[in-house]
Amino acid sequence: FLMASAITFTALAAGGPLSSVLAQDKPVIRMSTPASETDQRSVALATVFGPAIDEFATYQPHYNASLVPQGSELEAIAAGDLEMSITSAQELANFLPEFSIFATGYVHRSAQHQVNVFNDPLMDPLKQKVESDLGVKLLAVMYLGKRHVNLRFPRSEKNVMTPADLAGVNLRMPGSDAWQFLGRAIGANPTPMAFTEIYTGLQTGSVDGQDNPLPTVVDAKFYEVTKQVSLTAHLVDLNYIAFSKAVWDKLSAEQQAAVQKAAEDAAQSGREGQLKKEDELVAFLTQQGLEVYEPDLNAFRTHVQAQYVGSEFAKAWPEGMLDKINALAD
Ligand code: KDO
Repeated sequence: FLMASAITFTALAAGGPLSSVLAQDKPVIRMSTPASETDQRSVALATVFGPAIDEFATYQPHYNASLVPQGSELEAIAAGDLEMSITSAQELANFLPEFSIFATGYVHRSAQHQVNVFNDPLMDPLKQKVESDLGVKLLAVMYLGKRHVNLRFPRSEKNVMTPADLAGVNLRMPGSDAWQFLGRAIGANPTPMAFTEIYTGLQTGSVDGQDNPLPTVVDAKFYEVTKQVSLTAHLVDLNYIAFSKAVWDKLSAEQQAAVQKAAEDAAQSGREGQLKKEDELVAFLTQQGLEVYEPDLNAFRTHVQAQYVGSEFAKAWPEGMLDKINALAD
């Protein structure tokens, strides 16, 4: 039920003869992400989401930003060139500034808090806007983890206890306003760079560090080219499972319910996997010779929150939304 051209393109790209193009009755759901195949979100989607929709659709993941560059996935879905991605609040904020509230340091408190926020009626108008403005349905929230500061310097050279200690540190952050603002808010000098460039950037010293959750530090092997992690937890980060509304609208009600459930089940499975890894990986990183330590979290939280008060971002937040988020349970 995809546009004929999309089916033809997919089948021909896979080298299928014309007969298989004509025989193809299942839509192909191309999912693009900068994440690797072994990332917990990728694993959860491949092992839980894909099989659950297999009767009526073919899940086709593309990893390491090999199909669509990081940050262009929403435009690709809107243009009909992609069916699915795991998008960030920062990317959504490029189109709908309200989403910057979820890209703000120290707002989400835990994986469960993210779920409670996503399922709360406060999200309904935002989800609706994403559908009408971008043609994208946000199906579920995936847990990426607590982002920490991961640097090339040993702790003896740079001891990151407060935001002032990050002054002048060239910290790679993804390339969008909301990310760069967060980088400045924690006291660093943020440098935009695509996820797939980070390892080389750290290796060559074109950046001093990067921020990501511990499972990413390990999965992408950043620990090979860094010496320390200051556990700033400045963002309890997430991705939304984003699905093409054009494709959704062509599914039967039963199929839509199956896609919705598959997304929620995959998110749950990915969340469990990621939380377990976060717990285990301090020990692994320490074994690899990194210094992993807790900074003055109060100093970071206070400083970061003060940067957002009165900012352009905060002006876009719907009245009372921050209080509602804060009032939801963990
Ligand atoms: C990153 O570029 O640092 C980031 O963690 C941002 C996230 O929004 C997400 O896109 C993630 O990369 C990729 O999925 C790779 O893990």
